[in-house]
Amino acid sequence: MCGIFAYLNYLTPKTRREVLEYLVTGLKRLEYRGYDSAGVAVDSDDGKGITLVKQTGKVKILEDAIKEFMTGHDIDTPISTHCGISHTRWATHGVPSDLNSHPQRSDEENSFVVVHNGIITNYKDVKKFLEKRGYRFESETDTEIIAKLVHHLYLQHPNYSFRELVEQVIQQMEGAFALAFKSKHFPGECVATRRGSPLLVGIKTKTRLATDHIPILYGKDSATDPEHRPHGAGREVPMIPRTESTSEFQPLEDKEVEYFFASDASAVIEHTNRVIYLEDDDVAAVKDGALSIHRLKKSLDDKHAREIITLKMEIQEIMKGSYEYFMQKEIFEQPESVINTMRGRVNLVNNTVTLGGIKEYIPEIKRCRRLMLIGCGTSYHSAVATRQLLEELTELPVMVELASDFLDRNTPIFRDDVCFFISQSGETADTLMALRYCKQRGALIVGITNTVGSSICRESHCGVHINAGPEIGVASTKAYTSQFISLVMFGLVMSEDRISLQTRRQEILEGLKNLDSQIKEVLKLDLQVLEIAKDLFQQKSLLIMGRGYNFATCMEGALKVKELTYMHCEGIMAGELKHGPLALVDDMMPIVMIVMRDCVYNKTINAIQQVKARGGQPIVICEENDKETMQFAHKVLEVPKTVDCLQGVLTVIPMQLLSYHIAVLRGCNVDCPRNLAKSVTVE
Ligand code: G6Q
Ligand code: GLU
Repeated sequence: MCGIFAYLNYLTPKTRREVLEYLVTGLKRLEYRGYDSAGVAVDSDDGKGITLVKQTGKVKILEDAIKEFMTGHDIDTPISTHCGISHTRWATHGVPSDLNSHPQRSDEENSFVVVHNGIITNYKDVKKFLEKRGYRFESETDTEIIAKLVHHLYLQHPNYSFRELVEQVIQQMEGAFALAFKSKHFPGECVATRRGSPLLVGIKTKTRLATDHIPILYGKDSATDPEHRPHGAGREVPMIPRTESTSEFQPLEDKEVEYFFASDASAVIEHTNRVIYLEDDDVAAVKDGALSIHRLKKSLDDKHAREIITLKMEIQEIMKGSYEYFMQKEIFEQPESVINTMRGRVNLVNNTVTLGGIKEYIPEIKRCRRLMLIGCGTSYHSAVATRQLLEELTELPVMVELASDFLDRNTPIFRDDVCFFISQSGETADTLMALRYCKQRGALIVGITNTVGSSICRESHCGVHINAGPEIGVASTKAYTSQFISLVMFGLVMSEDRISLQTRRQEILEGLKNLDSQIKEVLKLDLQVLEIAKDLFQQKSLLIMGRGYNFATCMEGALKVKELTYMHCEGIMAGELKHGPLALVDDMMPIVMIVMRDCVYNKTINAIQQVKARGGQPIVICEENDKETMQFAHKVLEVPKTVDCLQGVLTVIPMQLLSYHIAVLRGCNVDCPRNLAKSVTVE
């Protein structure tokens, strides 16, 4: 889910040294997106093949490897037309390694190479299909099937153009992708496409083009049959009709042109400010210096052309988009990150959930004595948030533990325990030590992480990658909601054959289906939250109260406020109010209360009345249009209603926004709060 950068120079001679420098600089501009490895592909010395350089780790390491490659190769001869592609990878399938880095290749000859951002959800079926036809896979990535499928199609249809081959390939792909292809059979050409992951084309010409619009070329839609996938009983890949390729766009004033394909404008802006943002299923091809954009189907809202936009932004602005901080960007990414967590796992047509990483262990998990969920900080809170649902759906005892405390207590662990270790980074020392402790005692170890190839991933018996994409802000936001959803999905898997739970499962699946649009609704509260932050930012203390499914939101909200704003903040279980915390309440104490219409509603209303009776003026997070609850509120934030056990995904977002705004108002460093690190590798 990280970065693509490709560069094509047409009749604008460049040496391979220059091309490689462009590629490395492009990747450096994309570094802020987070990644674990990087790679490039350029023409080989004789211009007849393709050279790959790939490295695990930082772009700097790749740069050093490229420098090493440069010695002993003729890289200073100018080449009039050339295409180079490059990539920063955030592993989703297969650990970060040189072999798993992109570009991925079709064969040992590097006939076709591809860089990919995203996840191909049906890659296993396509892989089987290709293995039957003799392809041997060298990486663990989902991406490798793309390089091999385009090669397979090329052998079957040698008269097809590069762009037509790619069109055939993407018809077989399910999931999310941005792709850029290069081939030794199509020198000086580049084909790029996207579905669900961003991609743009930058255009650099000496004189301004006569048009700002690239007309779209369409295929004949009627014959496209989406049912025909290669996994359909291993039949040959069905070919779709070829799109017409008349009236291709030509650079008008002069023939010399350079193209850049990139995940975002930060990588191209130093070369050109003229860009086209591709849309889902656009296939952009450069051949003989001409760019054309194709679509297989004409849809009603199509604009029939893609506009070349002139960017007026600085690099800094582009990197964070319209956002001031990475944390803010990550909060606003949640509609997409929750979808990425569910992608290829939740099937809303037949109401099934598949977690490939733990599938084989489900029978063993079902036989266990108890489930233990272990983590630190935010990751621990995701366990608190889902504990009740897991107890309900698995009918097993569920223990939730802070890793450090769990170790301090020398907690008894048995061979028939199943222990979940939840960690965004996968490297947190306390969580890792707890994992080793449980593993030694014979428990089954399940990792729930965002970082493929991390220590927790490697040392677990099985696991779930939450696929939230890299999280750069130290305060965890999108990882929390994705951990939450991963644990909910686990509950759904465990209850698949329980007849008595089918209605419940159905309502949760419905809830998951609408979650992204509901998150978008919650994000619209941003300005309202800012106003509340303006009231609160000079306070010394803040209490956040709730119970049941929303207690975790109180703890997570309080953690966010503490770490970002350095203000004292406490998450209080509303049921405990009269056992102590009520003494804190008076007309001066700022209080946030989460009051949802779930099974603890009446009890939460009691709590709010107790607070009001002491002069408290609660800011209430409640369901939309809940007038009855609003009458108790000093200020209200209304969030859409979802099923009770998912409500916490929606109620935590106003708290993320509130802590963010208070931090900005107090002049704190949002992305790197004092004394904290993103990955805590010490006990
Ligand atoms: C919160 C922090 C922090 C984090 C823990 C555990 O905003 O990011 O509480 O959740 O340090 O980290 P891991 O999830 O990486 O194990
Ligand atoms: N799914 C691909 C992989 O794991 C691409 C990951 C990315 O977007 O960087 O290699």
